[in-house]
Order: sequence, then C-alpha cells, then structure tokens
Amino acid sequence: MGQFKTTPVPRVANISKKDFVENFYKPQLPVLITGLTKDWPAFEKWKLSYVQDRAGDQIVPLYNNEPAKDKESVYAPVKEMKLYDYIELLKTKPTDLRIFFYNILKEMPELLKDFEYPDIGLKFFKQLPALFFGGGESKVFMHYDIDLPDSMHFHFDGDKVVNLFSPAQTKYLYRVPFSIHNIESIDMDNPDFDKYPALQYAEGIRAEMKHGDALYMPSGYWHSIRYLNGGFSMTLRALPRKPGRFANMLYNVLIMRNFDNFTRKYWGQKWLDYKEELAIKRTERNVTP
Ligand SMILES: O=C(O)CCC(=O)C(=O)O
Repeated sequence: MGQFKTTPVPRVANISKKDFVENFYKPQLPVLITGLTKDWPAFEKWKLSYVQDRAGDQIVPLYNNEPAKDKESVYAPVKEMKLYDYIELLKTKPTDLRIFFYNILKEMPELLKDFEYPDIGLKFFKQLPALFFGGGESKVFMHYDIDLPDSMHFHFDGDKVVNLFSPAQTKYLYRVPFSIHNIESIDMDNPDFDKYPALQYAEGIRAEMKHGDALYMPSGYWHSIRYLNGGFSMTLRALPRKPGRFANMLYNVLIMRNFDNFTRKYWGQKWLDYKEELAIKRTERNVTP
C-alpha cells in the first residue's frame, strides 16, 4: 500500500478572465476558485434541504461504490428511490449511494435561476448543467469525462476531496482500453504499489472542496472523488473546440462507447478480464526500463 505523490491544487479567491485564460485554460492546469459563487443566490440557498423541498415525487437512479460486473451495464443503477428519501438519507447517514449526472434543465429547471455561467473564457454548453450527489461513504471511481470537456465543478453543502491526474499521467494509471476509467479495483485513496507498481510514478493534484468552491478541470483530466459527508455538486462543461480533441470526443461517444457496450453484452466478464489484462500489460511496459 502507498500514497500517491500529490501537490495541492492552486487556490485563488477570485481571478480575472484574462488571468484564468493565460494561467490555467491555455496551459490546461486545474485551479480552485473559492469566490466564484459568492454572488449567486445558490451560495445562500443550495443546501440539501433546499433541493429536498423541491424534490416532489421524483424517483432517482442511485449508484454505489461497486464496479459493474459481467454483463451488467455501467449505467444500470443499483437502486431507485424517491429523491426526497434519498436526500433524507444523505442528511442522516454516511451512505455510499450516489446520484450521477442529474440534468438540471430536465429535472429541476427552477434551480437555473440560482446560478450564472461564469464569464471566465470558457464557452459553456448550456444544455447539460448536471448535479451529482453523494454521502459520507461515496467514492467516484477514477475516470475522465467521455466528451472531454473543460469543466467547472462546484460543490455545495459538504466537503469532498478530488484527486486529479493530467492526461500526461495516463501511462502510469492502468487505463482500461475502450473505456474512460482505470482498473476499478484500484483503491485511489490507498493504492497497492506491489500489485500495481506503475502507480508509484504517477503525480497527482489534490483539491479539497468546501461549500461554494469551484474547481476547474481541464479537458481529459482524470478525477476520482471521495465525499467526506453528504453534499452535492454541479458541473458546467465547455465542449472541446480544437479539431483533434473534437474528433476524439466524437470517437469516444459514437464509436468507442457503443463498441464496448456491444462487446460487453456478448462476452460479459471475459471482455472485462481481457481488457484488464491489456491495461496491466500496456501500463507495465511503460515503466519497464
Ligand atoms: O462529483 C461527483 O459525484 C462526480 C462528478 C464528476 O465525475 C464530473 O463532474 O465529471
């Protein structure tokens, strides 16, 4: 067992558009901005109870910390529950149940009036403002986003730790082919360097987030998340515009994902085991002298 080499993410209270673009967006470096939400109604209002009061009878799909096995779809929830009851659970017990990607526009558009798209040099895709919820035992496995956005990730009413790795670190991370995650049995909070030796070369960036903090995650950055208590987050995304990255996004969304789903449906666990073996072989080749 070991600990990743990490540096803390740079933190700023506020930043101008020009400085953000020059110092973070162009060089594709993460930054945590503590003051970006201070003038939003959301800064005062967005507590779990506020969302709970608006939940009505909505039923939400929930995920836990277990990776999907065999022919199970990664998108298949482990449970469904009334949003009201789920938030009650978050407020009272350290559960691992999570909501992944709850589209504000579709599910609770009244929340749109509580925030603004920051004028910071990112061209946000306004169709997909998404909320994520988690409890004191929730972990989000290590992945990067399939559509390769530059995203601004905000956290509310709780604390969480985000571990980031730049795309340059991919060679040490046991990326599973035809997917956007690494080997899911790797515990990113307590990595086993004996079993996965390449991980010891990886250098990460650690962000500790509190209510109202905004974390800029550049395109293709790996992230794994640990909720320290019940809370929720919002991600606003700017889709890639550079031709190479745009083409990679299309490949991921239209080809890779469908190919992987299809193969998994027919081969089940055999496909997962094959990909994992390949992930180990390829990664260890990168660190063999
Ligand atoms: O905070 C979460 O629960 C997951 C967020 C995430 O993975 C994302 O915004 O890409």
